[in-house]
This record gives sequence, C-alpha cells and structure tokens, in this order.
Amino acid sequence: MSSTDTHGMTDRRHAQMLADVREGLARPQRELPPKYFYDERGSQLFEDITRLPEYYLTRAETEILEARAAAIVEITDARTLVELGAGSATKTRILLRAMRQPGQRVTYMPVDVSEEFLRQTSASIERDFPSLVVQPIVSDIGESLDLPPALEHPVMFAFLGSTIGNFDDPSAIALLQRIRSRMEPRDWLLLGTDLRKDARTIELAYNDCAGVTADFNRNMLSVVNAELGADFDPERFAHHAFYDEHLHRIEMHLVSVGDQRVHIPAVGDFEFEHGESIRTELSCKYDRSAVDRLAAAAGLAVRHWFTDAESRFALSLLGPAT
Ligand code: SAH
Ligand code: AVI
Repeated sequence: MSSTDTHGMTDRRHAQMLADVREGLARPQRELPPKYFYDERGSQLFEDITRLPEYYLTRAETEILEARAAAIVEITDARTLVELGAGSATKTRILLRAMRQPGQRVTYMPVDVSEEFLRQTSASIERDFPSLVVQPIVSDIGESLDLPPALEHPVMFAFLGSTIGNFDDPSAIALLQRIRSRMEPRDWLLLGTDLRKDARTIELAYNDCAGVTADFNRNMLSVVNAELGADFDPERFAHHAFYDEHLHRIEMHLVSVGDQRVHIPAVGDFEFEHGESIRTELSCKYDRSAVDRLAAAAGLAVRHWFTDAESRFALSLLGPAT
C-alpha cells in the first residue's frame, strides 16, 4: 500500500511492543506507550471522542483551520503535505480543499501507525480528491519518519490534534528534530497544540459522561492481548484521568480493580494490587512560550500563531530557525 514494507513494519511493531511492555511494566509507575491505543477499534474510538461534547480540542482546531486555511496555503505554497498521525484526516480536508489549484500537482502523505485505518483514510481521500497523489506511510513517528528520500518542495508537515502532547518534552523535541532534518529553508510545520486553561474544562474532556474515553483507554489492553497473547481482563481496569496543574498535563491511567495476575507470553507474569495503575498517556498542554521553547530546542521557530476565538487551542506555523 505504500513505499513502506508493511510486513517489515508488523515484525518491527511486534518486537517493539514486546520491548515496550517488558520495560514499561517493570517501572515503579507502570507505563505503556499511547501509540498502542490505536488498532482499528482504537482509531474509531478516537473518532468518537472527537465528536463528544466535552472534547473541545477538535472543534477548536477545526474553527482555526476554517478561518485560516487560505492564509496557511498562501504562506506555505506547499506541493507536498506530509501529515503525521493523520487518523481520519477529517480536518486535513479543509487544508486539502484550500490547496486545490487547477494544473498543480499536490501530493498528500498521511503517516500513521494504525495501518488498516490509514488504508481507509487514504481510500476515502483519494475518492474525494481525484487530482491528489495520495501516498500513505505506515510508520511509528516516535522511532523514525520513514519518508521517501525525495520529496517535492515546498513541503508542509502537519502535526494536528495536539498529538505532540502525547510525547514528553525530550521525545517531542526528538520528533521535531526528525521533522526539521527533512526540512529545506522554504518548508513549514503546521503544529496543533491544546492550550492551558482551567483544570475543570481539561479534565472533563478526558472524563466524558458517555464513557467513550474509558473504552478508548481500556482498548490498549485488548491491543496487547491481541498482539502478544496476553490475558488482561480490560473490565478489571478502571479509567482514571486527571490534570496536573503544575506539570500542565493530563495523565491517563488504568487502575487495577482488585488484586490480579496477568500473563504475557514471552514477557512474564505481572501481579497488580488493587488500586495499582498503568499510566497509558500524557497529554501536555501548552502556552506560546512552551511551544517557542520546544521549537527552539529542535532548530525551529514559530512564525505564525493562530488561535480560536476562545484561545482554547493554537495552530502555529514553524519554519527552520536558521
Ligand atoms: N490527526 C488526527 C488524529 C489524532 S489521534 C486528529 O487531529 O484528529 C492520534 C493519531 O496519531 C492516531 O491516528 C494514531 O494512530 C497516530 N499515532 C499515535 N502515535 C503514533 C506514532 N508513534 N506513530 C505514528 N502515528 C501515531
Ligand atoms: C491524540 N491525542 C492528542 C488525544 C489527546 O487528547 O491527548 C488522545 C486522547 N486521549 C484521550 N482522549 C483523547
């Protein structure tokens, strides 16, 4: 389906998951990386989250894109749009519509770990934008970008949804550096970041009444069961998400309900005491200076900063700093 060898990716993913699970569950605060939320069901659950009344992030970012897409396209003049963690690419359609110009070839490269969902997204974009060249890439962007060696410039990299916030600062900087290393002077990065605000609004976004975020959180255990043959009982882990106002981040956990033992073939047995948790996600929240600092650490600089009317979310355009 792409220039990437997806069989190789599957082997790599399996080996990586074994290593991540072995290492993450041995830590004093047990931890599993958020990329393991996203099998096909996890990607669909995230889509459901974006439509929840409590989850303001997607609506705020859509508002900015609708207001600014024409300006973004004019500033960047991109021939290639490389989107990291593309998901359903619903918001990306706003950009793609604005990029459409008669007689001009534009390439769209959605990059994602969620292979089957990426396939569906690509097919749907191809259907609706027949003149677009669509080149999906299955890749773990926390490890490498796996882009083709030659890209048609100017390139706009897009990293939307505040997915950068799911990486701690050192990993976020390393990822931005990987993007920077593929940038020429006239290329751009369009970065979506959720902004700091009152704790209640943020906490509600991760504790919806319908329980969709809880299902999304527990889905990680089903993914580990399916891929490693583990015997987690997802129903015996409770969803817990809270905002740390000092560290400006949501932490999402799965908390053991009762004492239990979990067997993970090729990894081992793990005892969970009642109340003991696995941290499954960080979701960092930013302000302008936090984004400036991350950018500077990666050799990038914020050139344009756009927010929604309520300043809940920011979209920034970054260029190479030098
Ligand atoms: N960009 C979309 C989707 C955000 S959900 C939006 O703004 O709504 C996060 C997306 O990033 C999912 O599609 C998930 O599969 C992908 N993702 C998460 N971790 C990833 C990783 N390490 N490498 C590649 N894609 C990743
Ligand atoms: C993809 N990512 C930016 C989402 C977030 O808000 O951190 C994932 C998510 N986790 C719980 N709800 C949504």
